[in-house]
Amino acid sequence: MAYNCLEIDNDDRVQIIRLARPEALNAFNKELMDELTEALKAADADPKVACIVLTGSEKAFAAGADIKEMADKSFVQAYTEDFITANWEEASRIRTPIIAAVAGYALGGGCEMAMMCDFVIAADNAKFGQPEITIGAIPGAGGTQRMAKYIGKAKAMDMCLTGRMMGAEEAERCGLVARVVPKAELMDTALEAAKKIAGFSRPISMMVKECVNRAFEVPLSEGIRFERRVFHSVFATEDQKEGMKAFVEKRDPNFKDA
Ligand code: CO8
Repeated sequence: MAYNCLEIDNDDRVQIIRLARPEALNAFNKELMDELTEALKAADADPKVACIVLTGSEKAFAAGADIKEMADKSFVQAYTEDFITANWEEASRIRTPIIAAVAGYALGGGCEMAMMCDFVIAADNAKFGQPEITIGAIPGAGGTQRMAKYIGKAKAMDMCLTGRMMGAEEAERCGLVARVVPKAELMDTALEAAKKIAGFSRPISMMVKECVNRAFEVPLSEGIRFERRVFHSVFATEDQKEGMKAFVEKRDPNFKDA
């Protein structure tokens, strides 16, 4: 499928999805959101894709929801369309691991989209924020919830109530991002991590993702029970047999996604 606001590339088992609406710093309008949902679902359904890298430009991952597009919406429109959540939640339903490679601005919906990915690798020029309060709104795609869970109440309140931006170093310090690298190395680092993941068994990496995400949904005892049941189920896969056999035989495993 041809996209107007996305560039898609494939490197081995890694699908690279680049937000490409430079005239608006990749702000999410309906067209971009519809295309992104479509591209993520297509990658997720493709058995040849074992990891996704979502990225933007050097200046902006995404500067949020498109303010010009939503400025005149009425409450009834927003409510009846279930504005935003309807297809925004799709991104968090993708089962293939997704790395967000973030350079420049990740603000509002851009920060929320980065938090919906499985982990963030940030360039040293990245800036994260939930500035909705500065335009008379609040985060609407999980920002208050995910940020509070991921970096704690103090930082989440600070970010959402003041609308300030947080640089990459602070974001790494507080656990919002996994790694910070020089801007020029962002894509190489993200691709290296993605290829590492894609080199493992696809069903097993999906299980890992599902288990880690479970930690945010249920109490610890239930999460541990869930993890143990999934752990038991790996013994039903050929890839577990191959992985452990390869270790014993001191060779590299040859996973088959089976
Ligand atoms: N929406 C629409 N257009 C935007 C947006 C945006 N969020 N951000 C930037 N643009 C446009 C600008 O209007 C400008 O267009 P034009 O040249 O036609 O005037 C162009 O992008 C370049 O922007 P600037 O000239 O402002 O660039 P600067 O380098 O001076 O500033 C900033 C960059 C600081 C990022 C600045 O553009 C800015 O503050 N942007 C808005 C950030 C913001 O408030 N984001 C939150 C939006 S609300 C939101 O995300 C709610 C989330 C709800 C869930 C998700 C729903 C999809």
